[in-house]
Amino acid sequence: MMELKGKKVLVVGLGKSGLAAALFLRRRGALVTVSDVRSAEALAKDIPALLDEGIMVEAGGHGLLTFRRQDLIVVSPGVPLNTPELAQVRSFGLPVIGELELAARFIKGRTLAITGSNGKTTTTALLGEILKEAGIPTLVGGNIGVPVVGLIDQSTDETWSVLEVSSFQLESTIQFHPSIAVILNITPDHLDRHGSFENYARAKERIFAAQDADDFVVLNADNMRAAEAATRSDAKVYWFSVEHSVPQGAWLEAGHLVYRPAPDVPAEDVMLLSGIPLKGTHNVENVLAALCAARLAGAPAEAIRKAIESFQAVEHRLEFVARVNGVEFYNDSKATNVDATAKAVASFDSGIHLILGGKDKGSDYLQLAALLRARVRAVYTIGSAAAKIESQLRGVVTILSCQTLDNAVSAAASAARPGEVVLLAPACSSYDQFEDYEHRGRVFKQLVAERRAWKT
Ligand code: UMA
Repeated sequence: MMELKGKKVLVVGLGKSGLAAALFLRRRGALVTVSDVRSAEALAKDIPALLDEGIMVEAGGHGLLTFRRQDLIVVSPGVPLNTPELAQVRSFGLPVIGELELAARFIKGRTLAITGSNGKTTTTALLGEILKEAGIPTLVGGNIGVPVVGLIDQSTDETWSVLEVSSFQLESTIQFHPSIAVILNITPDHLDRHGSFENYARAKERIFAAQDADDFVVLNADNMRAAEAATRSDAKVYWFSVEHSVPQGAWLEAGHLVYRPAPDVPAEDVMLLSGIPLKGTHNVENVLAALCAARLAGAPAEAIRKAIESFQAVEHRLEFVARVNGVEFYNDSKATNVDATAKAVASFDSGIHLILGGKDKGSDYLQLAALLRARVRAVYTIGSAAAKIESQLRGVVTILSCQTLDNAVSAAASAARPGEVVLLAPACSSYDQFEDYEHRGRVFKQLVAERRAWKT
């Protein structure tokens, strides 16, 4: 375990992760400074509590001198490692680690980590429920919204920490060592940050970089890039598939979810496909991945079946909002990339009114063309990505330029006929018009609630 007492530590970024990391470091005796590009006014709600704890705050920008006088730098996931001040101090050999890596050095017990371009949050939440149902002491955190450093004090040698981990968090890991690592899928996302799909995929593969032959990695046999990662893992490889059987792992067979613990033993019938209370094939993949990881962590099949059958969709993930005049409204604000939007659209047969747009991440929206032609009646664009989306999808589908979510909900609700669906699955991040995807989802739900109120 690393010694923090008396060490000068800089925390870069004062969001959820930075705040939790700064308080943790201070309580372990470090001399902590926090640096954020936001102004002191914007950070006003957190500064007094930090000063009370004896933590120094640099607001309104990162000062190179502040960075240079440290023994260690802890970086928030949203801060790119090529930020000039960070790049400079790294070139001098100053250690720079992320909040996840810091937590990994202190957290007790075992870790089950889940990454992937899509489905991470649902799978993490479901695994948390399954392990609790099985009576295993469980903590849930990570990219799902609970910084991992915040779990350290509650962890014991018996705990399983179920952690959603993103490419941003994995990029700066060194000793992070999950006993079970899950890669749900790897499809293009965050190309603006990682520079290329391959860099992004390699960041995801860091989830198993510190694993050895006593550990497990669970991979999606149906996703080419995730499956290929097996060749670089030292851990025991387990698979899941909705398309075919696998040597060891979980798959879908004749309407049943089955699991085989080893190649030479018969498969166990865990539950019926119809027992999954979530929409879409992508959710069957998430459930199979959770089932496999939970069996590896020692959960009995019965606890797994019970937890899956009573699981409810996580907020903002293909969440049913309301039926107004026969039109169903779904909130998939977490669909922040093209693949997630494709999965949301594929969950409905036809008659979809799709709200697309927000902040572009260097995505190719033309990949949606075939699905849009087959299932979507109209696209309603919002946010700064609208012009790019419109130019790429012109001629593919009817497009209405709406600018705001408010306009888009009104236009879609007016056009939709009973039996059709209004779907917010925007394929973009939210930061141009909202605080985050959760804020965008809440605003959508509020707009739908207002429409419902008018009708009654
Ligand atoms: N900042 C700087 N300098 C910079 C960039 C940002 O000072 O160069 C500051 C910002 O002004 C802000 C702070 O950094 O004050 C934000 O830090 P952050 O973006 O790391 O946000 P946190 O609140 O710490 O949230 C992070 C994750 N955010 C990101 O990865 C962008 C949250 O995931 C996660 O839930 C949380 O830690 C707890 O672990 C969100 C996310 O969008 C949901 N994740 C991406 C995704 O799922 O696609 C990866």
